[in-house]
Amino acid sequence: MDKLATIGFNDWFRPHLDNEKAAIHDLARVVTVHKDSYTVTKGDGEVFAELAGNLFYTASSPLDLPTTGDWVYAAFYDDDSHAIIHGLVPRKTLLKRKTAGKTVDFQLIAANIDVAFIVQGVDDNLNLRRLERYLVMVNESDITPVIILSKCDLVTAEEIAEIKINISIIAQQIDVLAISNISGDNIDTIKNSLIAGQTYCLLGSSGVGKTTLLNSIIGEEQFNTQAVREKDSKGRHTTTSRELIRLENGALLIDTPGMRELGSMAGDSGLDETFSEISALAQQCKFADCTHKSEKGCAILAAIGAGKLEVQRYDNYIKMKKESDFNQMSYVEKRKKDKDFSKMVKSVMKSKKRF
Ligand SMILES: Nc1nc2c(ncn2[C@@H]2O[C@H](COP(=O)(O)OP(=O)(O)OP(=O)(O)O)[C@@H](O)[C@H]2O)c(=O)[nH]1
Ligand SMILES: [Mg+2]
Ligand SMILES: [Zn+2]
Repeated sequence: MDKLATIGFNDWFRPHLDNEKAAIHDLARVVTVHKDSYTVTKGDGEVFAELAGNLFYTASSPLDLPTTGDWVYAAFYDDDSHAIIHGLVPRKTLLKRKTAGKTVDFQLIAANIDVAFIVQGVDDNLNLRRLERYLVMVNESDITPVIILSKCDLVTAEEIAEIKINISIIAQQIDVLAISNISGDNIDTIKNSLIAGQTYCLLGSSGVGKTTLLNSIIGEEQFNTQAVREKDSKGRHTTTSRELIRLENGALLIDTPGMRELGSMAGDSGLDETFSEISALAQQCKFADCTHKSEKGCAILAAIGAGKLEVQRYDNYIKMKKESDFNQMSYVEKRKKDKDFSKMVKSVMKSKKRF
């Protein structure tokens, strides 16, 4: 098991192993996902891998397929020059996002992450509503979020202090670290916080400096970065794949491509944690099934009225709650909703024809 520990294997996984599979296959970790293949590692080099046919054909959703950071059972061939993946080890954590569109499919971002660095630029990029979305995604799974304010060389110390105060209102218990890849501010703080065997990931919009930060941590320009567009300071989606990297001190890190839009994730747990003050208020609403929209005795609306809760934060909460409720409906419920809708459309069309 020693070599596996160097790529993040730990006691959490042991009781989750399938003994039969573990007896006939090797354990390996997914380094990166290609279109129809994978790169995996057992701790000594990278190996080209493909899915076993039955794993592919029995997968009923993207959740059943390996993603970067996953532990898999694999058979290795020809001096470990290629491998076939036969199964997934249960995930300790999973970062996923809802894919665009109404159907509820997920795109997996990375598995078995311990700490997520949510990177936001202090220039044009800073957006508290977006930060909330990232926090919900991370809090959904048992991942520790750390907020990284990047490009601090572009603003004054006073501005950073103000940004930190604004963030502390929406994210009380979360570490916030202001860094600059140019002046080197706090790069060592991040480096020193990285623990061998733990898996980290970099999240955030395109152009905020995730890959530059990775290069700063490594101490050389190993990975490609690209200047943001002058016009609107938007990134150019320079990083296009997720790759597990082992750092010098033994920590593991996954850089991710900036996400264009961040759909809301799955359940309520991430929402409750991210909007904890709103969840606490909801407990005090007069009606247990309060929708917090118009009811008398709604503690949330009362807090807004008293100036204790920001309207924008409330709006974002309601919006994400709606998405979350939809995501939590079962497949059958969703189908029914779709059917009801198409029935409705048909009957409307029919009634139109009559006139
Ligand atoms: N002023 C300033 N610019 C930075 C800093 N860090 C990164 N940049 C610049 O920001 C631009 C984008 O950096 P990247 O590291 O490619 O951004 P990214 O987040 O990896 O973007 P994607 O890969 O597209 O998701 C580059 O031109 C960097 O030089 C910083 O601390 N200060
Ligand atoms: Mg990048
Ligand atoms: Zn209420």
